[in-house]
Amino acid sequence: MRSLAFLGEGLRDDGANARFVILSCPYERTACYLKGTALAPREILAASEQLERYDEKLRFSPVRAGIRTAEIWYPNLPSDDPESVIEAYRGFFRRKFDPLSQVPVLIGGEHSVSLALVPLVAEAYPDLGVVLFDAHADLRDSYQGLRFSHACVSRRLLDTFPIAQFGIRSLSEEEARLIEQRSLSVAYAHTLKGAEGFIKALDEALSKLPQNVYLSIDVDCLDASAMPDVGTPEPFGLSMFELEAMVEVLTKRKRVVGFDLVEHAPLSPTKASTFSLARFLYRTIGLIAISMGWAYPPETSFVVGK
Ligand SMILES: [Mn+2]
Repeated sequence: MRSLAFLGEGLRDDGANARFVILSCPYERTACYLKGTALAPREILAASEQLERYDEKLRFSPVRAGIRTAEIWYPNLPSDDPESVIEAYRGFFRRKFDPLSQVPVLIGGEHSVSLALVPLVAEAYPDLGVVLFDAHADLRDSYQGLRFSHACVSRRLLDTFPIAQFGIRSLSEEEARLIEQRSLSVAYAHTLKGAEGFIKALDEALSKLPQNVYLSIDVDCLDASAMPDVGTPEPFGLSMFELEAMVEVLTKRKRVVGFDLVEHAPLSPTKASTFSLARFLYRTIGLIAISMGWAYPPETSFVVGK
């Protein structure tokens, strides 16, 4: 199989200087409805080869900050239970980036893969907060007997970190009760409509989080019409514009020291949603680069072609 790199082989940065390191986690076991998220890393990397390097909104080429892609790894384990797979990936990722000088960008896989990366980032930033975009609350303590199910990811993060959730519109009575009892920071999707709505929600939630945050984006936070290729498409969700605008505000208020994009199931033959996510991922890299002071001007040299 051809090895893939974000933006294509020609721009692969094998030096230690890359500010961003793309990690892949093609793991999917606990998805309950539609499958296919294991294919997302390959498909998003392949689509990224077609992206323009220049970002017309940010007015620079985020690739100048350096983007290295780690190889896609498939662990050979006696069991595929989520906890042991997550631990194996954590060991693999640990050798692939320096959390103090590089931002890891993880492409899932199902949402439980965030649990492989967040603790590594937290080793470097013990005061870490986690910002989640998701249609689902994912606050169950266990689901179908699994505590590391994709349906429990926010709960597992909440065990250790302050979290803020945005775009939620699918949850159980028990989860709604937990949110109320513990006054959890949850912004339901219907409260995020219009700039006024989401800026108010972001202000409120982010004021309670530490300066360093990990951003986890379950792409089903997007409306089913904008992002049909997910395990569980939900209506009444965010538009690409709204999500991007919220991420922009987030990068201006906080230091995003790691992020992931999970739950894309690239099953549609049109590839529209896969390409959109490659673009969104690159935009997010650009927004983080600006907030970190890595938005290098055009005269900075970088290697084009092989
Ligand atoms: Mn979800």
